[in-house]
Amino acid sequence: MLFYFPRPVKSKLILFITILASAIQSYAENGYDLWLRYQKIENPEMLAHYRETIHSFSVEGNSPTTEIIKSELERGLIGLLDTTIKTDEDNSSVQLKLTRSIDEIEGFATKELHDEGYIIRSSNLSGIIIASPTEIGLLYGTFHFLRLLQTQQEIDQLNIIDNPKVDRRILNHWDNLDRTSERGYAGFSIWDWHKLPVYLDKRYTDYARANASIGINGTVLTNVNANALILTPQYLEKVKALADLFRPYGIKVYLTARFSAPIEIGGLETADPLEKSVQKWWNEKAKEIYSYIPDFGGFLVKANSEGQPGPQNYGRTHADGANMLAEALQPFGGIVMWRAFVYSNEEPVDRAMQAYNEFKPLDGQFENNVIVQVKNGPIDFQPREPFHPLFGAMPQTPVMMEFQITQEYLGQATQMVYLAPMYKEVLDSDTYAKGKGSPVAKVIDGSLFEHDLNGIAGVANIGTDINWTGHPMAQSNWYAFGRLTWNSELTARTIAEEWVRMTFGNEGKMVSTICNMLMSSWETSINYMTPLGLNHLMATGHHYGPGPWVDYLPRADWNPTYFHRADKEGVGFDRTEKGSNAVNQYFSPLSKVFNSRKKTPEKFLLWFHHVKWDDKMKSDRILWEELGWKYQSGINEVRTFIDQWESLKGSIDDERHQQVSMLLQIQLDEAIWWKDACMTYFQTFSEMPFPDFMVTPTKDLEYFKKKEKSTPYAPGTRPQW
Ligand code: GCW
Repeated sequence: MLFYFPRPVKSKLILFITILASAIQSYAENGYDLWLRYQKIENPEMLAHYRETIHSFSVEGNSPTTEIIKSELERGLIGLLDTTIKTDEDNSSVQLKLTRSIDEIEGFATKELHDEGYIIRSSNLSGIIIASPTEIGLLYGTFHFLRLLQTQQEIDQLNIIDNPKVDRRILNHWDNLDRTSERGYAGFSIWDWHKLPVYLDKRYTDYARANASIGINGTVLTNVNANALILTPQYLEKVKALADLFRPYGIKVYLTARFSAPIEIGGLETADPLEKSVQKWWNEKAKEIYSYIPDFGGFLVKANSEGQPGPQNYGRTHADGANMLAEALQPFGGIVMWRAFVYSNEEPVDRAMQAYNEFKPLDGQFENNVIVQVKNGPIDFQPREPFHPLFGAMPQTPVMMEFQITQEYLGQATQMVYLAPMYKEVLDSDTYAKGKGSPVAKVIDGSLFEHDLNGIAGVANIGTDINWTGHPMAQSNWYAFGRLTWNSELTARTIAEEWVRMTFGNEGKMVSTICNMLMSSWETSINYMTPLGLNHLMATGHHYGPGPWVDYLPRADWNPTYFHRADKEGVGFDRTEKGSNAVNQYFSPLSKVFNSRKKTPEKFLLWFHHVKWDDKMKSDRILWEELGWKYQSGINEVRTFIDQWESLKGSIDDERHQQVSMLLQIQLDEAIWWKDACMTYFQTFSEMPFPDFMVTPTKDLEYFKKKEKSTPYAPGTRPQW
């Protein structure tokens, strides 16, 4: 059919197409594509070089995973190189070959490769080879190769061997069946349970693809504050639909198991783990789950914590509870991730010590498919915590890490806080469990105590927002979590740089400016929220904004006043031998370091010590002034972010540039709010004037107390609270 447009219509049409194209262009920058944008390579020499090196590829095999690899390569190469790429089925003259025949690769021993590992090699003669013993390894290798192009690296002399350091690299979604997300700040849960299993949202595949690109290989779909309904056939069918979809991306599905499920959905009168009927119920439940999902990963359990049911309801231990579930899963190869986030209302003991006290005596009592999941610090995902003393303290038990990616206590979705430096600080901390050189990273990758079962979990920050994570910069935390679970030796800066290049582009000044902003953002947020080891000063319930005065909650250790212990003399929690003695949960010499006011690093000072307001700090300022100094520097740093970001106008698409500009303004307002509220409150104890370098608050304490109550609908709140 031939269309003829008279001239004026034609030019209107061209105009229309141009407008449409630019509309599509700006739509493409709404953040949905994450770090997998595959925009054309900007550097003309690089582009020419890449085009010359790769214009065809071949992928050995024919399965759902190899289909994914092919389409990813096509999508990536066509986008990045803006040229046609041949998929060479007959394999003769290809420049990029993906193969599982590792043995044929010269000078390479297969045993050097983990199941999910891969090699990428280039040679002048045979082009580039990506090889792995498994298809999933090939998929990981594919993403690695595309990353090299996205970040404009040389590909002439590649000789990469890459193996994951940790086997289970898992996202934990605190998502409820009604689609609310506990501590989620990016909209609702992406799991549309109501429409599953028939309606498969495109997001599910995009989610799997993004995770595979950073090596994440497991997902716990449901909240640890669990709902037993997820274990009923009606829901298991839905879970199966997701598991089927994720499988070719190498992602296993796990669920949270509500300990009282045998009562709630099984009609039993008890959930006592030593009762035969209860054991039988779980055994059958496991069998049923595996009939839907043959590679089901296992259960994540929060028991006897914050009101959740557990074995202690029946006078049994955490090991009794975990082992019962473990035995049910054993015939099918599943595992139990049993959380150590426990603290008791009745316990008068320092909250920071309770998990250790509860779990350490159980070391050696768990079945071999149980792994104890421990939060990075002993309290609860605070802006900064010393590492959890359980790392290193249970040599006979596999212990996995639980990080929080969602920013519950770290500015939620209104603040830019890049968390990789925090993850690194924890992973690199030396536990001294086997003397010097026993870092947390080696406890959790299983190498320190030789455990085959090992893992890292991260509480996801993903939701229905178009850009997945609410704050455009929060995507970097999802990315960094994945990259660090794969390789904890990567530096936070390297990861930041990869992410920025892939997410925003490769222009030098832009890359270094955003990396600088990201790299200082964590310390900045600590400065304006909880400097010098302070913690848990957040408002109640939603944890949004400051509430250091809160002292009316039913449990002592839910109140900020419990954590900071400010009085006329000073501030901070005495955890030394003279205080709660939490320092003794650490191995020597750390226990001694933390016990000493002088030796404790100032970043943890008020975590371990109650310090006098007029005590001298390293800076020569007294504590009261140092607090003011930290709060004020946090604010000044956010102002610097604003200037740095402003300087990038024009080098980033307008949509994301504007979003981040607006959010940085909110971050500044919130930083000022934190400083004013906390300093005004602490002044009622120190009774000292505000230091001159600090901008004096213009409102009084009553104002901030009212303000704390003015945000009852802040997102992410626990629905049951
Ligand atoms: O961080 C706290 C949160 C709770 C959470 C709990 C936990 C899922 O405020 O919302 O509950 O920890 O980790 O179990």
